[in-house]
Amino acid sequence: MDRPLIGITTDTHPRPDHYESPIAYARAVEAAGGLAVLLPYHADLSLVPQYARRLDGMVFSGGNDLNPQHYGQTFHPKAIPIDPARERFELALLAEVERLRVPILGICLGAQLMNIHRGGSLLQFLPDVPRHPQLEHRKLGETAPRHKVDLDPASQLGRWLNKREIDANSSHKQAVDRPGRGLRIIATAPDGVIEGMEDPDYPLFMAVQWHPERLHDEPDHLSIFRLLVERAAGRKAGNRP
Ligand SMILES: [Mn+2]
Repeated sequence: MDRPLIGITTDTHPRPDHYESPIAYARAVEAAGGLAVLLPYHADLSLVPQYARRLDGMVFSGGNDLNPQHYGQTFHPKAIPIDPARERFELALLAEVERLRVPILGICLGAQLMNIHRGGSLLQFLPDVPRHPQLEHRKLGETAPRHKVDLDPASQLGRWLNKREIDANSSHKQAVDRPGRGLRIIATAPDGVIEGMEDPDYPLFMAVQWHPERLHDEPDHLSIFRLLVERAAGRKAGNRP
């Protein structure tokens, strides 16, 4: 039987005339049993529904900072703005795959995008936000810091992993502030930073702030991709017997 087809968003940072995608995303999808395909975002937006219809699952990947005008702010001085063309394509694609109830995993920027799409807001620069303890969530040296993340045992991820916590890597300066419509917080760092959300009324609309793709040789993190692929396979079997 054919594997479920899992779309992965791309970037053009730092070379504007080349698509870029960290290899780990496609490798993690493949290791989890999916068939990975990278999506070019300099696309005619009228083609977005065709992309969405062909996909069985979707990974919204990491990247730079969304335009904060979505939640009534201007860019923080430390912001690295995302390519506006990427932002436009991803918001259009997200709306369409959501409409078709395609299973979705958002990672880092992907989590922020899913929150903005649902009308939520972001913390633009975590070091500005007083917290106790003040964990470092950014990757400042060669290695990303790791921190514990508490999981909601009633969430899809908590039930799938059958765990109440996971040891996550951390490579972000932004995080969800106010969760958007229908989104529930499912994962939290010890300093209260939101590390994961889901829409419990959707087949899989789940986002994590850490980078499980970079840790897919660890069973817990590979399992996050397995959850996506399992839901995508279920949808594929139901739609196209
Ligand atoms: Mn973190």
